[in-house]
Amino acid sequence: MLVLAGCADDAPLDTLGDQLAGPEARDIGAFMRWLLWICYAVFAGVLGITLYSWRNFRIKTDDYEEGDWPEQIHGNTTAELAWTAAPAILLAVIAVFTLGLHSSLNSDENNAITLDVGGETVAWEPEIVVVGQQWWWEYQYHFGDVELTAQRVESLPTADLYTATQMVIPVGQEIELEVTSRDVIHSYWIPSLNGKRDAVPGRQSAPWKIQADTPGVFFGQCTEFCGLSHSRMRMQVIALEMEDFQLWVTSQMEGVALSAEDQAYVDALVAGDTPSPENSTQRGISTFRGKCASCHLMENIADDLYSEERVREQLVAGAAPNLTHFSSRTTFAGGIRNVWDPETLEFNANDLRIWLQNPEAIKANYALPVSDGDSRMRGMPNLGLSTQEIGDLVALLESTGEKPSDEIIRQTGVE
Ligand code: HEC
Ligand SMILES: [Cu+2]
Repeated sequence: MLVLAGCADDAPLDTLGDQLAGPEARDIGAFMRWLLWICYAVFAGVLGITLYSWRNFRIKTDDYEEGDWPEQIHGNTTAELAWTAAPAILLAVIAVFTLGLHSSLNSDENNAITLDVGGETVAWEPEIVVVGQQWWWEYQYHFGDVELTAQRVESLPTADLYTATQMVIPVGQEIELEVTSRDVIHSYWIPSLNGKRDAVPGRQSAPWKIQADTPGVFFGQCTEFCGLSHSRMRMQVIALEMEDFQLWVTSQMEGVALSAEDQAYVDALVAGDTPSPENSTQRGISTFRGKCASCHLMENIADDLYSEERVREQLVAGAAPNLTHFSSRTTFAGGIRNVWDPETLEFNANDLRIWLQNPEAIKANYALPVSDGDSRMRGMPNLGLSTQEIGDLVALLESTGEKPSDEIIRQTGVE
């Protein structure tokens, strides 16, 4: 039954089937197929010879006596040369094709895309930095002509855009991924779009390609055991038509949009005044600045309070998801919960409340301090929020981004 379960043709992480949706995945799929045929041939050959010998050279007569051996042979140069040379040649041929495929998957040539980034026209050679940490993925978009060769994530220049769990890409375009990690080894894999690439701390992978032929959602899962919540470290790629991608970039480049009164409230807080909050959003803003801004960035709400050093003092990985456009995503907490309900298409306030009440209820062995002498944590701690605070924060988070299309909400829905 276990083996048969692998034959499901609607399994989102299938590597065979018709689900391969980009040239890299198809190249790998085609290569794997003919490699499998060679394996079948070798297997059939070895098994055939074994069966043949077993059938023809076994003792067939009843009057066989002890010591009645057939002629014994020791050493046969021709046979030995043959069974050394044949596998060597076979492996050499496979190696040539493997290296060829590898170099095409790793080439760093791609066409620049013309994008409008904050009012400026930029030729972006599509490159996205993918950063793994326990237990979620961060994506950094650097739109200018920047050199992204730092070995450590912390030494990379500040990106134009940071997002979590869901990588948004334009269709029909080869995107180069720079895969790395902030803590332990993870592995990035979107089976229908490309192969696996390990995310190693202190190292940036060689360029790695991803491309989607059609708009849609493609699922992935961290594929290197990285701690107790490894299975809760998922990710999705969302491929959009070029115009939609441009709209996404434009909205992501902006901070949270607020009404005039709420904006005045934030401005007063930033200026150091202590106005009293007058509605749920304002209470949410005040709680966010007090209890969340030390780890999370939320532009236009609390960017004045955010500093990378401060995050590093509190978290082992030194990073928490950017919450500026939280509600423009469809999954959270490492892709295991829905931000928007795939059936009602409503904001999924329920799961968000559970998360804010006690993140550990959703991710195991979560926010424990590293050791007696080191109080840094691996995940989001239980902050002991009151029901009122949670309600206000949920309202604030719901208002943070452009709601994704119904189509995407339906396709990304997780169980
Ligand atoms: C000590 C640092 C820290 C503090 C303080 C903190 N968080 Fe978090 N938060 C994290 C980390 C780390 C994650 C990543 C969790 C994961 O997916 O494993 C996270 C994840 C989240 C997520 C899910 C985001 C996503 O896209 O997956 C939300 C929502 C969130 N936090 C809200 C809040 C709110 C609201 C507050 C304030 C009440 C807060 N956090 C305070 C560290 C923190
Ligand atoms: Cu992982």
